[in-house]
Amino acid sequence: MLDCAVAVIGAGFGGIAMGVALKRAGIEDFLIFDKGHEVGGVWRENTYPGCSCDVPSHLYSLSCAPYRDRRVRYPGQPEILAYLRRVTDEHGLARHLRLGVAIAEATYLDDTGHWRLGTECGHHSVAEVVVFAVGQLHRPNIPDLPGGAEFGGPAFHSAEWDHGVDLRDRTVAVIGTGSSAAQMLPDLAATARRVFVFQRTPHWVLPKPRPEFGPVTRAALRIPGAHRLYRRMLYHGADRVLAPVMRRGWSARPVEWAARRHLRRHVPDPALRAKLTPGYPIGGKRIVFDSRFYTVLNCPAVELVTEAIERVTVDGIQTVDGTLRRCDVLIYATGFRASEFLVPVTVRGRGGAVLHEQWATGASAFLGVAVPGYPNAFLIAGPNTFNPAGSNPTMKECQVDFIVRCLRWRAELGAAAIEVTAEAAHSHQLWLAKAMAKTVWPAMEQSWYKHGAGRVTNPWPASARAFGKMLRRHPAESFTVVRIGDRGG
Ligand code: N01
Repeated sequence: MLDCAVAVIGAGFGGIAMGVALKRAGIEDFLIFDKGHEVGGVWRENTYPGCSCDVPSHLYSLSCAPYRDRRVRYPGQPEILAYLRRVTDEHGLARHLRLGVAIAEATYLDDTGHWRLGTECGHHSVAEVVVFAVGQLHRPNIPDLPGGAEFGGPAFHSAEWDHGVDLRDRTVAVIGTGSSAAQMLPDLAATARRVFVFQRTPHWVLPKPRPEFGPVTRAALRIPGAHRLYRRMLYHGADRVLAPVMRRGWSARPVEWAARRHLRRHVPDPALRAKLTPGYPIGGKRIVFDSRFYTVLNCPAVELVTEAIERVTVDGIQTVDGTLRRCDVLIYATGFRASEFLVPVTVRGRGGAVLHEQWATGASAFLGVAVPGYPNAFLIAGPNTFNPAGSNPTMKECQVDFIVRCLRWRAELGAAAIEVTAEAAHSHQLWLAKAMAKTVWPAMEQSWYKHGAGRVTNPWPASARAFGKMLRRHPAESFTVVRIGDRGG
């Protein structure tokens, strides 16, 4: 028996945007499942001190619920979570939510064209369509460092912050220097007695404007239509200025120059500056947008450690030069297992094909949203849809619009199931490979943009505008109707 027409898995930005779009399309028969006990996705999970967004919220928000604050440009995590709660309430999504339900398996039923979703406890729900909106940056990456389990004090990942641990007057070791580390360091430096920051590779850092708007912008934002105009300016600005940074060649030079200047201005010590200067082209990894990271490293209580970690001991971290830095608390700001898409859900498509076996050397999907052999299944924030230069909620809205058009088309045809064709998926992969070859990412040694097997699986290699344009196509151009009972792969 069917439990709902559409099952959405994940209640973060993607799942919420999907819910709003379904309602707007007149589709009320849907459920949104989430393992957490409330909405918010990464903005529910990441509560580390200083957590905020490095993309202005006028852009980092849903167009169905525009952000209209005249005071703050970059709200913190609590405000973003409050925004998502508000969108959920205002759009009547609460009754569609099934929280505290961790979907562990999703199986396409060849005989009906439906999807069966199961939890680890053995509960099942059946839906006509499934939309996976589980995000890319939700599985903490905790490196398997020698001796890691021996550490005697509290140790936790940035996305699993232990608020029960008092950092006052403690020595704290932070492993990693990405965006999460950069955001938490000023707070840690102000609270802890001592902070050791273990850097494996320096990141490119660009300054982030002040979180609050100045008086002129505040006044300008009173003008009718100004918020919308500002959002458009940010959207096109990110596309024109930051999106070219990913390309090989000279286009990134002005941005790289700006990053070097920022480093020179804030780190007077040439030895420290050398340690912080990346040896790869800007854009190779996601740029850290933060104005306080460099300044904080100048504090006497903060030490940047660039020697490689040899092992974790019961009371600290030992580096390869033999130095042991004793610490009371260990924080892993070591990012996420981003290239493991949809894990830990086991997804079985037509004829019982296992999606993760197909994805063994890296995930791929047609425009990030659909995979041949998996009828009536869609992805939000799927492979190669991460926008490193702009707003990911905006990218997700493009995917959501396309999915709704697919659902409408399916209804118009009266089809039980539709599926992206292998030809459409293949030609998209050819296009993607060509576009990817023009970027700096394939040559990067280590980055969460890449699968272990070497393929770049996460970022989108063109502008956000190009993504939106490609998803405005009619579903009939790339999808086909699936005969119920067809088990062929
Ligand atoms: O993680 P990261 P993050 N030994 O992967 C190091 C988004 N985000 O949580 O560069 C030693 O960037 C690793 O070193 P290396 C944003 O998209 C958004 O900071 O691999 N070090 C690196 O320094 C971002 O890109 C916001 O050599 C190890 C760090 O850990 C993404 O989330 C805010 C190691 C991981 O950096 C992830 O950011 C925060 C090891 N074994 C995050 N393994 C916004 O404001 C890893 N590292 C929107």
